Parts: sequence; C-alpha cells; structure tokens
Amino acid sequence: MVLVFHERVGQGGRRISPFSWRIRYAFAHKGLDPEIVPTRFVDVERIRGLSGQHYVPIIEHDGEVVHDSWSIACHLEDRFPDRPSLFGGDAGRGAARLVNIWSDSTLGSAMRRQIYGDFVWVIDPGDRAYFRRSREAVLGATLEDYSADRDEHLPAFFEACAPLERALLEQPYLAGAVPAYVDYVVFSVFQWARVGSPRDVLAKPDGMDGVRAWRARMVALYDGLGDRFPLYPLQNIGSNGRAALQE
Ligand SMILES: N[C@@H](CCC(=O)N[C@@H](CS)C(=O)NCC(=O)O)C(=O)O
Repeated sequence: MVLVFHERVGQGGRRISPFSWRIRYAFAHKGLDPEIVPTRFVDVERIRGLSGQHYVPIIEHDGEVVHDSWSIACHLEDRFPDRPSLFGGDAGRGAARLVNIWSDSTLGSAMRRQIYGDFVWVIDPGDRAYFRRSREAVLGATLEDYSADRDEHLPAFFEACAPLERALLEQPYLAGAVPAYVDYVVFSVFQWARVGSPRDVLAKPDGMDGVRAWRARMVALYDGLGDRFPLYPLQNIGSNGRAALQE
C-alpha cells in the first residue's frame, strides 16, 4: 500500500498547521503509519501538481490524491473500515462535520487573534514573507497589530470555549468516553496555539479546568503525540520566544 501524507512544517521541523495536526491524530487513531513529506509554503507547486489546489494537508493513497482535512478524514474512515472508527457511524460523522465547521470558524478565528503576532516566527524563515503578505492582505492589518489587543479579546475566546468546558466537565472527551475525530479537530486548534505562541491561552482563567485537563489528555495520546515535535521555545528567552526563532 502507498500512503503518503504531505504535512505542513515550519521552522525547525515544527508542525504548525491545525489542519495537518488533526490528520496526524487521525492516522494514529487508525493505526496507520504513512510516509511523511514535510511541506513548506514554497513547495506549493508540488501540492498543486498533485492535487490541483494549493492547500495542505493532502494525502496520496494507492494512486488517489485527496485534499482538505475533512475529505481526508472521510477517506480514511471509508477506506479503513476495519480499523477504529473516527466518527462512530453516520450520525457521528454528521455531528463531527458540524464541530469541524464551528471549530474552523468560531474557535479558529478567536484563537488566531490570540496567537498571530507570535505565530509568524514559527513559520520557516523562507516562508515568512509569503505568510505575512498573504495573511496581512486578508486581515487588513499587520499580524502584530491584529493581535496587539488580544487581552481585550480573551473574553470572546472563552465564550467560544464555554460549550467545550461544559461538555468536558461531563465526559473525558468531546466524543464521549474515548477520543474520536471531533476531539482531533478541536484539539488541533489548541495545538496550533501550543506551537504558535509562548503564551498559554488557558493559563489565566478559572472556569476552563475541563478544557485544560482534556488538552493534557489529548497531548498524551498515542505516546505523547502532542509533544513529539518542538513547540514555541519558552526557555532562556525572556517573555516571548521570538529571539530564539529569528534567523
Ligand atoms: N479546508 C482546508 C484548509 C487547509 C488550509 O487552510 N491550509 C493552509 C494552512 S497550512 C494552507 O495550506 N495554506 C496555503 C497558503 O496559504 O498558500 C483543510 O481543512 O484542509
């Protein structure tokens, strides 16, 4: 079997993409061990040539190329039905799709505001100018200005997290007793923040104990998958990690 995962990477081999993280966890859940092709933003022609579009992640599976993380998750579920299920059936797949859309819009936007000023420094140095140009054009602001008043936006972030907290005080995983794709999708946003900022978005507030404990459980899954690659450098660098990432 040929199974290849084109995964977004950043500075120093960091795994910087929430979309790629959820697929990494999906592979681990299915017990699959794909060949990894680390992919920078400058590698766009390889991605375009294979998939006809420029977003990562993509996978190759026995001659078939699949792009978009949701389509990849569905592909893995449908092609590997005898392995542990990512969705737990059709109803679970439908609910996971809703969570996926909510996570990429509401939660993802709130998280982006919290981390973007730091995040640019975990992008590979050769990708940073493209990243900055393309994102700042969409935001209409510099990455730093966009995140400058992030503290004022923290209440909105916690408001977005409130349903997660309520659920996670009642059950260990968003999917219930055991983790499934909904957990990987939502966790990928928190993992994006762990890799992309020296500041822990869950450090301050009371009332996020459930989310905090769940995040630790998610990091520990699959032999500590969430800690397998470097995070934002926190040591010997004062209050943020930029100095250690600038090159
Ligand atoms: N809907 C897609 C989104 C993937 C996505 O946005 N990927 C970004 C970040 S890793 C990307 O590849 N961007 C390419 C670019 O900005 O040129 C998915 O779920 O896979």
